[in-house]
Amino acid sequence: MNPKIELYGAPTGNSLRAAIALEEAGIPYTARRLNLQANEQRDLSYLALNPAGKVPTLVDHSSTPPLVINQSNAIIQFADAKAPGRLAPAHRGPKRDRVFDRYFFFVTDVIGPSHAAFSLRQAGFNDAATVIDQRVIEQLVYSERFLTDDFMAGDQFSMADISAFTIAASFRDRLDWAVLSRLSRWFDAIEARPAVQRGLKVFQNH
Ligand SMILES: N[C@@H](CCC(=O)N[C@@H](CS)C(=O)NCC(=O)O)C(=O)O
Repeated sequence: MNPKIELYGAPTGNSLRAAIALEEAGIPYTARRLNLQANEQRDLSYLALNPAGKVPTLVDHSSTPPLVINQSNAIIQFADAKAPGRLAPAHRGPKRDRVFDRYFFFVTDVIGPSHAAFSLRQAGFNDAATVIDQRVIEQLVYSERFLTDDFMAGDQFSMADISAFTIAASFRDRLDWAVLSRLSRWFDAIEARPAVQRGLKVFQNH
């Protein structure tokens, strides 16, 4: 393990996205699990790293002062920069552009709204949350048309698969997999990747 990079997180989609990206990029790191139920994200020592009191947070001690990143999607960009070619084609061009097009589809049109639905449900606005969750499901169903090849953005695994996989996993019990044959095949293939398996386990209770 490389003590220079620490990833604070919990077994939630945002943290898992960051962990899978580091695993797929082959970047060594130490996972630091926070117990959200015990409110460890509100400990003063953690708030010093992430004043919003949210996970994930990456700390790279190889920079002076240490680099602190609080957004899961910024951690994915950090991993892409450190390991060119693992999460997107290394060079600019149509293939890399397509990765970002699909990646941002999942980040802004699917994951973003799912966070809004989660907040609405927590605040007791169940009907509104259900409308947004339904939209999230429709977008996931729509994404099946991206699968003209093995992956969400062509013939190579990319950050688009990471963003798509973590949100599809959160909605796996609400998707009608029987009528989504390409999405279903893709989901199983991504889930079976050794780096994805490692990322999924990193914040589990030990
Ligand atoms: N936009 C942030 C969202 C982070 C976020 O909302 N994290 C949630 C877990 S999924 C959290 O830490 N919640 C704990 C809390 O709000 O107390 C990201 O993508 O990293």
